[in-house]
Amino acid sequence: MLLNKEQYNVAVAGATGAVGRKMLEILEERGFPVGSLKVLASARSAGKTLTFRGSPVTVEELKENSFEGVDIALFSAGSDASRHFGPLAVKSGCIVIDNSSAFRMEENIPLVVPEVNPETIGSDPGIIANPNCSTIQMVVVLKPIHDRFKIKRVVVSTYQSVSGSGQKAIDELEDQTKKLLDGKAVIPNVYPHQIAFNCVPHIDIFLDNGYTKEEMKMVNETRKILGDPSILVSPTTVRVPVFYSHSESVNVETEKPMSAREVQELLSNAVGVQVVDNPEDCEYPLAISATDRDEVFVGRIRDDISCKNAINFWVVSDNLRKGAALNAVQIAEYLVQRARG
Ligand code: 25A
Ligand code: L14
Repeated sequence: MLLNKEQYNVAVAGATGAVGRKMLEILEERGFPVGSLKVLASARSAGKTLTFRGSPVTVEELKENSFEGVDIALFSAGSDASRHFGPLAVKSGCIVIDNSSAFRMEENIPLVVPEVNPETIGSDPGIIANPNCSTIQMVVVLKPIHDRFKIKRVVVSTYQSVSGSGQKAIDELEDQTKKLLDGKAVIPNVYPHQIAFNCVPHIDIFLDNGYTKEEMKMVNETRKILGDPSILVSPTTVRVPVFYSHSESVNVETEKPMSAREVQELLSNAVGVQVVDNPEDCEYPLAISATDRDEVFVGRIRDDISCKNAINFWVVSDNLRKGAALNAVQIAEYLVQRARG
């Protein structure tokens, strides 16, 4: 349980990664009450320095005893590291907020988007899971629609940026783009195919049902976060040559009668959402405008001309911020607020 304290001892595991670095940036930017800070990564990065509040912080190797005296640990070091070190951190008295997919679907572990279901965090949570990036930005928009009109079915196609796969993928898109424009050949490394000037309908591994693991995360995590296993989700996840922010085309069918106009109004009052929907002025959400912003942007809200009680919209958000680091820090802020009464 988190105590009521002036300041908290914080650790970031996987601090050198694309998400970990963003966590440090956001803790600083939002003035999170950090007393001491430990930045942890693999042995490869130990001894390197990162910057926090203008001062250098030396990266330490993530080890079993890394969490002594730590109150809150933010993990983004991949599932294997989370599975091994997460429970050890809890044992040493930490609350763990975990970005990996390791614990998300475990029954007794809350899967939290603060705008949607913070009440699922019990009084002594141990590990709290941070959802998948594509799922977070979608459920922030689905929640008010579900509360008002009860969602039956969601059909979603994603257009996911390379930063979701970490810094090495960001470097790969840059490198391939330069080489191809120079007429040189490229050899794919992070992805199974060239990503520059291409779209690849394959994120994470393929499962026996023909869907990818990323797609099934969207199905299962959406139901868990919205607390309704009856919601049907039909996903296709696609990697596109964009550096930051994920875009999604979403079709929603509801039980109760619903119109695009009503949804537009509903969403313009929703927490964490910004409606950008003036097509006549070429205004709609874009990856390049959502990057470095906290909000989930939604536009192109329109009635489905093929189906009753259904709408289409386009939703975009910064996957490293709301999709990962910001959402994790918001969970930590919620815990602090709760501890302080
Ligand atoms: O298993 P999963 O759940 O599917 O997750 C797989 C990967 O997805 C990312 C994350 O990659 C994760 O490893 N990820 C996780 N949650 C995510 C989410 N919600 C998510 N992506 C999107 N949304 P990542 O690249 O962001 O972070 C990897 C970090 O994990 C550290 N690490 C790996 N194994 C570890 C470990 N730490 C401790 N113990 C282990 N066993 C890894 O550390 C990294 O911090 P590292 O030392 O291997 O660092 C890699 C080097 O990469 C360079 N670098 C990274 N980012 C930048 C960078 N350089 C410049 N700028 C950058 N922004 C550095 O040289 C760094 O040292
Ligand atoms: O489960 O874009 O959070 O490759 C980790 C890999 C999110 C997507 C997760 C990617 C995913 C990410």
